[in-house]
Amino acid sequence: MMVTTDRELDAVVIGAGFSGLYMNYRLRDVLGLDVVVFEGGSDVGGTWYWNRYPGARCDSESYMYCFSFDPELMQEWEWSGKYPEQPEILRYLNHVADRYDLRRNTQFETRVTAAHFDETTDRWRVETDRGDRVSCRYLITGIGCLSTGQIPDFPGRDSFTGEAYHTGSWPHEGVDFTGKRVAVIGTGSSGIQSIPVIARQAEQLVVFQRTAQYTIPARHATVNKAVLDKVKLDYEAIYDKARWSVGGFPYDVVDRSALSVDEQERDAIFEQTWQEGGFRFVFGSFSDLRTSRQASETAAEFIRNKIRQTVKDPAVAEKLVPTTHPFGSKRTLIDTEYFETYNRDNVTLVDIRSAPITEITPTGIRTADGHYEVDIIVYATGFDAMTGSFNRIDIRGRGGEALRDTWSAGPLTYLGLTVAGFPTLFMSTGPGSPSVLSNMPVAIEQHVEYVSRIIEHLRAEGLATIEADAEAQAAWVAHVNELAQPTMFMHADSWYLGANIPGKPRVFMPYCGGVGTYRKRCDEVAANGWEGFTLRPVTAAVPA
Ligand code: NA7
Repeated sequence: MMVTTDRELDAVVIGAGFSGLYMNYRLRDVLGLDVVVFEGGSDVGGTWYWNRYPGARCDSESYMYCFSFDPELMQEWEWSGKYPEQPEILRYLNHVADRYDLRRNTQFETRVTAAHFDETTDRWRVETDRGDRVSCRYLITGIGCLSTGQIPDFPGRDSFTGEAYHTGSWPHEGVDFTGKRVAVIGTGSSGIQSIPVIARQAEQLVVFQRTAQYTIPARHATVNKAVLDKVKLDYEAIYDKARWSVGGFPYDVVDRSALSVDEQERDAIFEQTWQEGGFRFVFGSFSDLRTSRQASETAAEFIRNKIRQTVKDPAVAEKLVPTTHPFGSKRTLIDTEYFETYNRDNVTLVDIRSAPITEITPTGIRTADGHYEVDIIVYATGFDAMTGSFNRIDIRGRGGEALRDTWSAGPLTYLGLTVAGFPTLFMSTGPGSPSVLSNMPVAIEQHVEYVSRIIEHLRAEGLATIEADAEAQAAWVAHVNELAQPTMFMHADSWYLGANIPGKPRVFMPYCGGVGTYRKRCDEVAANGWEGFTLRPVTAAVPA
């Protein structure tokens, strides 16, 4: 579909991942608006369209990693594994796109380059890299929290004559590692998922690790259909529990301090949840692993011992043992045979904290300790998280103010959804909302439904704009910041804090109060007459 220039739309949605697909359905099919979606990829999927690296998989259990807005959709889809793998999630999102005919008004291979608010018409003027020029009353971003990849600016980076890939924009045809010497730089989620898979195929694998990680076995398995059928009988209650939870999962959360039990009992509880696998180690063990340094240290020590038991070479094990940050301060990682991979003869671990990478050469990677000749470099080096994708677009609000200037000292939002000075711009899972600290589909559905509720209200009341008040925004930013202060999150150089991007302001970006508390706050805001927002009527000269 091509958009003709000068179209006057009700809404433009940027992105066709989980957020954009559902936003399109809500606005187009439920509210009956004239909507266009712009998407950079050649098809739907967002994160799951781009991140096709080997081993890419979601850390949420599959039955919880989908939409809940349509009971029929929930009943008809069958997941095959405990954790959904990237191809399966992409198939699911394609199914959603087919089922609701969502491609019809989506223009692919098109990136929005600019969106300027026109104060004379109360409309957004949107431009794309394909030359489209449209206007809309409502502008909604579904551009993802982790979609602007970052490859560190190592000296000589572009001189490398072999193949080089970033995990977040992986070739669709895949990469054949057979017989190749491969380097992986980075040991975040993408690194720890891809390293075991690449190791099984490559001739040699060299892993360049800056920070050793705490990672928990996923215990991935095929799912028993009987288990899923049972879940389906109770789907609504399960999802409702997730909506009002902390992390967007339906798990029973224990209210027990790691310091309230003796060492033997603590280890037994850790062991049980470790065997269950995945996030149950965090939610099902103790409630203070992210808030008490001492409690966090007990989990850290448990994992350190697991690493020492798993990795046969004691020197390699010590390099893999995390010591520079507390457990729970970076994204909790879930793996499949990650530490076991270092027992393979074809895998070498290079500690680049003690001997950093000094340059990329035409034939490999040089560190302070030596030169590693490789055929392929995999950059598993992460993303300019949460704000990077906004900064790529020239978004201008009232008075021509650029969003990237408004956010120059860190993102300012009200509810992680709107920005003062940028009327009727809505950000699905924006900075200052639970987003990346939760099971994303749960957070996304709440945002999409809330935005659609706002738009419905504006139209019913003949209102043109809704805009966050600067005071409400300042209070929200302070609240988000305050919530993070007593947590472990403040004690690591993580992408939550922007610390992975040189020069990025060190500000904790997501809301860590939990999806349930956040949902309650949003509902209160609505019930209190859209508290913290100013709603303005349509001027006589401007049709609604
Ligand atoms: P992450 O989690 O940001 O991991 C990136 C990794 O790359 C991490 O190990 C970094 O080390 C490393 N890195 C980043 N920059 C450098 C430089 N300059 N030199 C050496 N090493 C570097 O990204 P992922 O893609 O793995 O995961 C992103 C999220 O996607 C994940 O959390 C899930 O939510 C899904 P560091 O730890 O910063 O020392």
